[in-house]
Amino acid sequence: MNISILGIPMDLGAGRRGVDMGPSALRNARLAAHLRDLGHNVTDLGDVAVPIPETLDKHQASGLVFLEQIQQASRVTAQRVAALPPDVFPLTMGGDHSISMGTVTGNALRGHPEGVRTGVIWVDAHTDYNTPDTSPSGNIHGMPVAHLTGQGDPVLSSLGGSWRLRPEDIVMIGIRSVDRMERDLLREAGIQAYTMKDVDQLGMTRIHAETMERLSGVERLHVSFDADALDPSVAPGVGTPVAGGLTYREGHLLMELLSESGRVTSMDIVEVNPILDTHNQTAEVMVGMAASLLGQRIL
Ligand code: DIR
Ligand code: MN
Ligand code: MN
Ligand code: MN
Repeated sequence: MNISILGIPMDLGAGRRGVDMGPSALRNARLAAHLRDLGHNVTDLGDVAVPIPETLDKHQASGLVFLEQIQQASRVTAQRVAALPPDVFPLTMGGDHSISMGTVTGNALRGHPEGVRTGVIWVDAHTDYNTPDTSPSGNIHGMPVAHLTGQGDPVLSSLGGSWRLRPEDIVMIGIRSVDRMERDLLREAGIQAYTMKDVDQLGMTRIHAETMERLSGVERLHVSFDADALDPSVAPGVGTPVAGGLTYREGHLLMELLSESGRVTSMDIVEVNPILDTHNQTAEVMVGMAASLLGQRIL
């Protein structure tokens, strides 16, 4: 397979510094070499330009933190991804999770200016479904799913023109931290969210099967993997760790089953924070997750 790696060193959407170094940490963990070992043709496209927060004025007229810069970086990200040929597998690296507004939109628009029906598997401790009105923090990394479905800031919610991600085409896995109003919105929208209780109770095999059934009608399938979905003992280098996450094997099993399905067409790796990590453990674990999604087998 042809894989294109693209970094978005963005930490303007998060509350803490450091995730802008995620792409470097993942390259240092030999992401491209691992994927080449699996037989893929890998091209590293470098990074999208994102401004450094220390050079900016934090709060703008809208009250959302770094809104204008995130709008601009999201537009560029969506354009860069949309320009890739439909037969390429884009592997996009954050950065905080606000990058996924651009990556998911760009993937939906590849080869189709109007956008095609795209399913999203959101692997995360958080649902990232706040709107500017419900967000307790004002941090845009807590809002990408709401924007992808057409809510919130008018620029961020229309990056793909009239294309929208449909709530029924979203499945979240690993959830264990949801804000109060965010939870109400999520329920209203009918988004399928598998909490850690569901992971414990049903197991990853059944969750994977139900996910594939639910997303059987989509043309493209994007996996957005927030490193904080994993338990902090496995992935300590994240800005907002939450206890009780996916084990190392639960993460790999999900990626292995998705790989076997042959249906995934793009992936994000987000929220790797080398400043908060022990050595480069979290980037190394996430390279392993990407490898499993892209064909690594135990035997
Ligand atoms: C929280 C935290 N729900 C917020 N979100 C995080 O700020 O909206 N997302 N950490 O990754
Ligand atoms: Mn997230
Ligand atoms: Mn998260
Ligand atoms: Mn986040």
